[in-house]
Amino acid sequence: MSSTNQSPEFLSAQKRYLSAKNDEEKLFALEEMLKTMPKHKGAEEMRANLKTRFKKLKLSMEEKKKKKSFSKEGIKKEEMQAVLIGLANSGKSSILSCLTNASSQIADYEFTTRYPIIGMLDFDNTKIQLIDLPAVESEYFDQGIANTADTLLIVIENPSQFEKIFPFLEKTAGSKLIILNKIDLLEEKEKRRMSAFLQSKKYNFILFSSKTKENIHELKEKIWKTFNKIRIYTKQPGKPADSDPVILPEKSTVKDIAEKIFHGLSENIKETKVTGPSSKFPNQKVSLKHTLKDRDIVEFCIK
Ligand SMILES: Nc1nc2c(ncn2[C@@H]2O[C@H](COP(=O)(O)OP(=O)(O)O)[C@@H](O)[C@H]2O)c(=O)[nH]1
Ligand SMILES: [Mg+2]
Repeated sequence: MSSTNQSPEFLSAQKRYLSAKNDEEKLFALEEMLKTMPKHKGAEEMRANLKTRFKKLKLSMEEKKKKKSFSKEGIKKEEMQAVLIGLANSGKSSILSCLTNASSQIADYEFTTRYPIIGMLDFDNTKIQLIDLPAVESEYFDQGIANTADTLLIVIENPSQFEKIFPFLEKTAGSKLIILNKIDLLEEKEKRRMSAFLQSKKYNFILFSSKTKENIHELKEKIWKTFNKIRIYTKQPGKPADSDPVILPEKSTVKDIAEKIFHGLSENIKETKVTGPSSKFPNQKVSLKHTLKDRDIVEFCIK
């Protein structure tokens, strides 16, 4: 950049641009340079050049900001979190749209998902956080989120893809469910062959199509089961049971749920009645040690 015929304001802005320590300083200096540069025709090329530089920098700053806000720190982990993991084009984003109200970009070309996209899967009034991760082969794939997720939903179009995903599962701690997607494109014979293979490996899997949505209820049920939780409906005497369940780990007791909802005041309970899979008959009186099962209704009488 020639420094002849430039105003002192421009030269000082240029100096600040060249010594800028970060993007913000750079952007600010570039803006100053554009404002203070000569207006005459001979400087047109230089103006265009500075403008391009300004735009590029601004764009890259926005991208960085976006990436940061979607990074692991930016995602508040809910009680039940599942991530969709797989190769590009296997249908992860389509599955997210099928199961939640979130929409992720769906496209025929590779690597469309550049940031984790979050959706909520509502299963019988329980909320499951679903995250659509960029494909494993993409530079935007986030191993950290995969490692800490409670559940990994491994999306494949055929069993041979599993091998390519396997290395990314090494440090993961969550339960695994394989979703064999796009079964609308398969012949019955192929479906049977693939099922038999996955079965022989003792994998937890399901056949699915995000296009026809066949098996969608089974898929939701299977996802819920990976968390090893139970839904307990609480009830006040004389009133219907609450429609929002309390979520607890499997094998929780009456004491566990009492502690959770009464914040440690379980000694105030006079009597507990249970109706459901863990009771021998409706309204069975049970002690605090009674072990609950999924879908039990629990009624507390307080002293
Ligand atoms: N036939 C069929 N196509 C699907 C199915 N699921 C996704 N697709 C298509 O596969 C392509 C990639 O899907 P996308 O959800 O973007 O995959 P992602 O890269 O894993 O997120 C798109 O053209 C989708 O329409 C399915 O179940 N059946
Ligand atoms: Mg995608």
